Amino acid sequence: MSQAKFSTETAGKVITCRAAIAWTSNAPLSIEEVEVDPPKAGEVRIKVISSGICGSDNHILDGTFKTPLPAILGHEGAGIVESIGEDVNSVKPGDKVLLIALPQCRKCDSCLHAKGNCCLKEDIFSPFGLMLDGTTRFTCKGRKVHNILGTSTFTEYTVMHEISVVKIDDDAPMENVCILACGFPTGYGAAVNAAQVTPGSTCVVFGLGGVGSAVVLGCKAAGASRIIGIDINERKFEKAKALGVTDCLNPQKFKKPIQQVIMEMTEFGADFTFEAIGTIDTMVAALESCNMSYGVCVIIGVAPAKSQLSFDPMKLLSGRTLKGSLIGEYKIRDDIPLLVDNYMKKKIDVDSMITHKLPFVKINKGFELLRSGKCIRCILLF
Ligand code: COD
Ligand code: ZN
Ligand code: ZN
Repeated sequence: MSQAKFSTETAGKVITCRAAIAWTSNAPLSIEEVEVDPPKAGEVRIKVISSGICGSDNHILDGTFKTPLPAILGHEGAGIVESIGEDVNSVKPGDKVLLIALPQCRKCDSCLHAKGNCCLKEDIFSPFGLMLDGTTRFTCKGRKVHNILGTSTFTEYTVMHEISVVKIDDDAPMENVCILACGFPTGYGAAVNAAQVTPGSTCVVFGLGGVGSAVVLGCKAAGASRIIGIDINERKFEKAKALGVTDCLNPQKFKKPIQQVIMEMTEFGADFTFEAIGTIDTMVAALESCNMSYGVCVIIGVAPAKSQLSFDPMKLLSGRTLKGSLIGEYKIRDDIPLLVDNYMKKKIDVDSMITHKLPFVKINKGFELLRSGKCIRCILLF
């Protein structure tokens, strides 16, 4: 096994490095020099090697997902542990790790439940942008800078709680493995864990971006025989078909609602539907596209702040299941290392989701690619 190289020279000292700061929403990120404090008890400082740009980062920048600014965004990272604070036992300097927005503390109600993964140690729905002690480890131009969900990967160094850091195999390919920190498990797990897609089934995936593509891979791995992909951007269709989508539909090309089109295509509705866009309309469409009696609809997308989902409750009375899924229901520290192993054994095809790679300093170009719909996943390399 190859041992990652690391230096302990910086341990205990403030590190000055480059980071992309989101000073306000609806503006480009700016690459600045930042000071990154040493990790406190229970914390880990990590040299970031790669980071994906996720749709949720974009939702923060466009103001639909609220988190305090200025902040260092990015929550889909891979890196090497530089130093650890007191009482950190699960990782050591030099370890290869994934940086994940949802912790697994192994002590809270959710973590102790066999099925729960929404750890109570991170308020994922109204993020406060600070470490658990209420402070931040980042300073820029004398100003304190928030983190994002205790992660912050758009920086050369970051500090995270040990409970959000996942040790992975020493031989994991660090350039690509970062998407196993958010986009891939979020989509893949929605299919294999949350919906438990069955062989021979019909699935519908709303949104063929990074997360929707991973849903498609999960449906395919679970043996679905028909996978209908929905997107308003037809440039997504070629890649989606390569991943396993059997029929691609653009809802804007139909005069009737897309749920009606799907009902007609599938006769009685799909077995499983997934919403990976984050709008109320597409959530309702996904629910109404699944079979009224045994269909399962999984909501993955984050809807705009304060929005409400409204639908006729009779849609559920007939037997449909409506559920949500966060990071694909994986308990991150227990389950994600196994996903990494399966990736390394080529049992899951993560690489086909990666369409672009850019040096970290070109981060704004990466966001442009995401917004233009030209990329599935863009990875930043540090
Ligand atoms: N109808 C059909 N397709 C649409 C529509 C619409 N009205 N609007 C947008 N789309 C398409 C876009 O063309 C695009 O292809 C796709 O939807 C969205 O993809 P991306 O690549 O922009 O974004 P993703 O796939 O990286 O992320 C999308 C989510 C909504 C899943 C993501 O933003 C999100 O909300 N994630 C939260 C879920 C979660 O568990 N988060 C944990 C940390 S992220
Ligand atoms: Zn994400
Ligand atoms: Zn917990």
